[in-house]
Amino acid sequence: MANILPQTMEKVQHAVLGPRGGDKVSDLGKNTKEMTNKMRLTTDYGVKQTTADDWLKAVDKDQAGPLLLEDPFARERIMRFDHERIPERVVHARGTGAFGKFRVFESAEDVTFAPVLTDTSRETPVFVRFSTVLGSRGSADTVRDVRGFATKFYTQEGIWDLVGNDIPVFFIQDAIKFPDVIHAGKPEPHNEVPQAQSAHNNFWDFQYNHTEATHMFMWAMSDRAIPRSYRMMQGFGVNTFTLINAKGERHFVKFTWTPELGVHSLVWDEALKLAGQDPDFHRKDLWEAIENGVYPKWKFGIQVIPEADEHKFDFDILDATKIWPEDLVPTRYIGEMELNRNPDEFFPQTEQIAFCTSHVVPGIGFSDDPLLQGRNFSYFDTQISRLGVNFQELPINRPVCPVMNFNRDGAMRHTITRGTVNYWPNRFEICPPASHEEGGYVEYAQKVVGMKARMRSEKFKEHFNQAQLFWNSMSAVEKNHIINAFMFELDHCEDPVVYGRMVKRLADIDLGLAQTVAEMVGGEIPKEGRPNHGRKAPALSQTEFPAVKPTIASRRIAILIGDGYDPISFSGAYAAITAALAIPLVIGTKRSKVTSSDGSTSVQPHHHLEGFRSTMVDALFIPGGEGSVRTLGKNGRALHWIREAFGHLKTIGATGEAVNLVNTAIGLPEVTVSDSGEVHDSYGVVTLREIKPGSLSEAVTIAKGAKGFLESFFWNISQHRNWDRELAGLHTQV
Ligand code: HDE
Repeated sequence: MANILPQTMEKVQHAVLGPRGGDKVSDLGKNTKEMTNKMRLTTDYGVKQTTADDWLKAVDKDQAGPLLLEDPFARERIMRFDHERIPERVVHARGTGAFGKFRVFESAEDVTFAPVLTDTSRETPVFVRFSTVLGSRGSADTVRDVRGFATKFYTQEGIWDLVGNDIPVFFIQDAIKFPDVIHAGKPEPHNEVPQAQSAHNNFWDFQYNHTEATHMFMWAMSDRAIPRSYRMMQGFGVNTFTLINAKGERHFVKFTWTPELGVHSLVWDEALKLAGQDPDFHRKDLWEAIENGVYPKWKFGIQVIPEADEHKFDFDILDATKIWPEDLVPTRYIGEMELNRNPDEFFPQTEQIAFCTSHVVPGIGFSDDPLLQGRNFSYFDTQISRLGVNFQELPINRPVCPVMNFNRDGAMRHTITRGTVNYWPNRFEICPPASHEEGGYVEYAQKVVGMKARMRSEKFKEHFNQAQLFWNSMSAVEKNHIINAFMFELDHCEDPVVYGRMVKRLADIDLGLAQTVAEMVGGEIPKEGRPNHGRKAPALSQTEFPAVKPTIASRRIAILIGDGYDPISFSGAYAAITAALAIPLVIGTKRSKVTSSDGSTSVQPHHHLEGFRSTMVDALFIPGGEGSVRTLGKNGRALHWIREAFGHLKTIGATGEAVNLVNTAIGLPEVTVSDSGEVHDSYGVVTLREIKPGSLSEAVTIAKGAKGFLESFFWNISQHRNWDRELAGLHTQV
């Protein structure tokens, strides 16, 4: 990875988060050590070691002999190593994270008194961990799965953990079902297959047996489950929380993160290939963007329902399998988060961070959402087995405000609390509870009257309306992708009972969907379906997503060259890509120096064609130059790069002699190319045959209908993918 730089001290300084109290980075400084060449190797107990290479031995005249167990240095090394592993998270084991800051730009004081949501002058440090759900810690990033989006706010009133996903609903309504849904999704018990996949019998058996999962599995089969980047995902708290204002009024609330870069996904074939070609694709992407200073940002939104309106909807607002449609409850954007600092060390920070949904601050509360209440138990409990009872003392988890109480002891306790009493009340009045005025957390005085019963409210029993709403709201390409996802997943189910039932279930959403999938996967083709209400909610579609400012910042653009490349096109494009904050990656026929057509310049490519693949970039540019184009034209891998990038709907740019190369590689009459000095854009293949002086040094504005070559090339990249290519069915023909 050419663009992953080692973290420098300057960068650490640069990223220090705001001067106000609650600066988590300086708090972590107390536990952070810098490794330097001035320091000498020691044991954990501080004694300097003379070697790290040879175990103490009883040597003979040939200097060979058995190891002596008495060697404390060697024993320490081996025994410490033997115990390096801790249990991985039971779900969301694979993840990555970053530090950042959160700020509200509009006070939400009408609904909450929590300063983190009302004080616009405050910057709250955060750590965010993104994750997949089903795979183990070493699994691939780009698998089809829900993504976790968990945020720890280090507020001055204590920790607030907002533990969300990139999909706004969940598979189940009641927490008691969580072990079942996860067991069914994880590798099957007899042979531990498959890894990090929902494409297997048990997962789909569970889905059929739980009609409440229908809405969520539609989302999980959509493009949301194969994001292009963690930076291009929405985040949702999913559960219904509550906010309490200074007047003591309570509102129900759902929390949302919306990315500045828009919501974008990979295409499935690309995701499959990336899982092998670059299993750390999303990890590296986040790291690289932050190292390059292109900090990802999200708007923070709340959907609020006054307590009195709780029962005014045709769904239960405490049911986590339902969204609150925006036309009924609009999202109000009140804040912004930026991630701007990579962790210093993965294990003590990203691995040991421990989120608990039960961690909220005064002004924020829970609801009777039966999924949330179970979560409030589970997270704390799981951290105890994963990290130990003192997990909240770990540097990454400890609050930035004072912590004082009578909790004591347990494995690995390291806070030393002075004093002779460890209980309340005590004769010294040490550490008394706080009043409401002093910031003490006061539970909302909710009236609760009930009989013990294992039941759900009537509205929880309706399971198909919103699954239909989601399907109806998808654009044509998104519908295609969902159909293809079902075709793939159900093809991986060998049991005819499983796929046969599932195609019947699909008829509860849309008969056409069910029939198309049934034909392909081999189930009985349904003749009748549940009537579809026909309603839509445009905000659910990511291709129809509210327009974001067109940008190519942080996009990876490959420049394919061989000896004899045209130096003018090459350097013009390289400079413009860099200026637009995108990442130019020079891909050569070899990684040793490649020389330009006039011999004036040479460049050492970042990678060669075999080592790096088209899947790892967002777009492709091929400059002219007779020699370069001739070599590329004879190279099967180069042709594959062009064809694959076309198939994955990526923007392709070519100038000079490379126009013919692209034309030949794609070989479709529908895709036409430039035949003169005019810029030509056909299905996102942007070509310019004759380069005139200045053609590639124009000031680039990324706007629709722009005339210049780079303008047109960049505009196409900013649109993420060329959907017209897919709608015309061209992408599968190369
Ligand atoms: Fe989780 N979930 N979950 N979950 N979840 C965990 O806690 C659980 C649910 C989510 O980056 C575990 O620390 C139950 C919904 C994320 O460290 C565990 C139920 C949502 C993460 C747990 C749910 C999530 C977890 C495992 C149903 C979206 C990773 C390790 C009642 C809002 C956090 C851990 C990280 C992790 C339990 C459902 C999101 C076992 C019982 C709904 C992002 O406690």
